[in-house]
Amino acid sequence: MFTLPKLPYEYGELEPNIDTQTMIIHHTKHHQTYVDKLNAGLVWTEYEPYSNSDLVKLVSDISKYQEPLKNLIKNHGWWHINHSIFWESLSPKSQDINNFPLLKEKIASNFIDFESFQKQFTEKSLMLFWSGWTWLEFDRKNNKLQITNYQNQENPYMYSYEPILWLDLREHAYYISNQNRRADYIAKWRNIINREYVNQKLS
Ligand code: MN3
Repeated sequence: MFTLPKLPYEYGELEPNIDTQTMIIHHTKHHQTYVDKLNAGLVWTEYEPYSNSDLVKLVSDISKYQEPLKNLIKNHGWWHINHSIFWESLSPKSQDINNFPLLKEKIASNFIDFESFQKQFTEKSLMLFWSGWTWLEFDRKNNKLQITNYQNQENPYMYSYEPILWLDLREHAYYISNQNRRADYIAKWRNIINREYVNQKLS
């Protein structure tokens, strides 16, 4: 059975950038529900043996499966993965980009410099209509980083890209503190990016 991952920090540690109540609800209600529904569905279907398999592999192989497993994995499996890696990509410790030369160099070679990258990522996030995520994804084959918006649970794994950095833009991720001010949420999120983790993704 899949389980809700424990956060690598306390719920309140991302204050004032993400408030405690948002973290608790997002993790214990929203994310837990994706895990529960994924598990319930896997048991209910004839595909129970897959419940112990690696989830990224399971979702990457989605074309091999048939309904209802396909739809179940697509919805709850991907939501589960997206949130699990999202928690990992955050850190209560402020991290200077200059301490991560690989990340800095890759950003510079794809987006001119770090400031331009931040501006482009923010602009892209503000353009996302309705619900979904903004992703910095790595096209390893062409050694290229690109910023992409995907609707709902879609993510770079579906297109054979590697996720490097990602931002949940559903309103449940920011509404309590920021209401409709998505730009405020994005600005605060920048303060808590786990750059060490992001840097490792590129190696
Ligand atoms: Mn979410």
